[in-house]
Amino acid sequence: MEYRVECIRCGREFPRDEIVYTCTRCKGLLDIKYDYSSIDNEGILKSKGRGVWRYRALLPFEEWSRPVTINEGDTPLYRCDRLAKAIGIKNLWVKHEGLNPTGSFKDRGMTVGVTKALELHVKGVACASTGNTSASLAIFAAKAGIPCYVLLPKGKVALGKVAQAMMHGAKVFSLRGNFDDALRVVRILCEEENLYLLNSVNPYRLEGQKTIAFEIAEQLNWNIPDRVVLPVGNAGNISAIYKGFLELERLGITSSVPMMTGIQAEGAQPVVRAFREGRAEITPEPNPETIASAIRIGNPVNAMKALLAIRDSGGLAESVTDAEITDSQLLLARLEGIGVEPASAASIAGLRKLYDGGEIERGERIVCITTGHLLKDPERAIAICEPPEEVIADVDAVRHALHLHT
Ligand code: AN7
Repeated sequence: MEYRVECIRCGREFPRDEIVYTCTRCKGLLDIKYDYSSIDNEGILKSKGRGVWRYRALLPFEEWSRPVTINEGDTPLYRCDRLAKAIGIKNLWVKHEGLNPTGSFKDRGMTVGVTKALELHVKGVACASTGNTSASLAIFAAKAGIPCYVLLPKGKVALGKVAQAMMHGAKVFSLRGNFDDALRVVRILCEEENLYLLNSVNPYRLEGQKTIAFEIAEQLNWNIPDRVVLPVGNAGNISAIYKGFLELERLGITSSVPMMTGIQAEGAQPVVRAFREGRAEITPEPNPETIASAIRIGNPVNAMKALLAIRDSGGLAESVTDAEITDSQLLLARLEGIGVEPASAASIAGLRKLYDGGEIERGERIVCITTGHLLKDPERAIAICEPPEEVIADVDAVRHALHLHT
């Protein structure tokens, strides 16, 4: 596939075989650009195959390379009438990215990113992570047969994610600091130790993640929703999905883009603050805090792309409290049977808050993206639910206990 690597700020171009993450001239974020006039729409509309690579007409890879894939993508889009009714709106769908092979949307980016790592013949891959990135990278690195190094903020990563990274053979470091510290360290390490960085500052990751937009569009018969709501941490996913919708519009496949609506936790909301204050860049938060550990991020690297996405699409940014996140996590689990980790529930919590605040209209067609599976953070699930009631092994004793609850 023909493509170029370009700085979004100054337009500088970089060769495809150069390992570079931000512009060497102005430090701007990089983006992958295609020659859209050469792309055959049929390749998008009627492509065979499944998941992320069925959209290969819009993915950056070399003709000779063999994608490293574990069948990522192809996640369900659930119509959620019971939840919609509880919120007060009419048209709600949930795109459950927790049903990717490693349990989060990160797989979509990693299949492209690790394929690129092999094309570049790197000696290993690395990332800082609040958990899901490390789990996904560990698994793709195992599949690719290359060493993987991950830096996790000590004591702040949900159990299931640490288990995945360890089980699949990554070298895991528990860093005394938060995610932002870990990312600062790993970025320098990657440059100095010739490791390939697979955080979302790597533009190839976002190319894979933009396929969420393609799938939503297709699942809604190419009728673009009015709004897409999702949690924002490092701000890569919202940027990627917006790009996906823009590409469909540019190719003439669709004729609008959804209002991109980003939700952060109250204790980690630099993007929301910058949005409210009309600024193009964020002020980092030195001590981000939330039970939604996936989005406990104070200095999101993709903030500039995300703010553009939100503003250009006429979207919104909102923050929610940990209590609101927990309420929505339970509501989604019990009204729709969709089990998600806390960060993912932020999308539902944000939607509720914005609707109650009169910022969203009742009739809008809304897609919430739930980014990670419930089992990523089993400790939180157990902490917010009533514990099992212990009973003796006797029918009457259990019957008695049962009647107390019916
Ligand atoms: C479940 O794993 O940053 O705004 O290191 O795991 O694209 O960062 C995770 C992010 C939302 C935020 N939901 O996405 C990591 C990491 C879940 C996540 C986000 C993350 P971005």
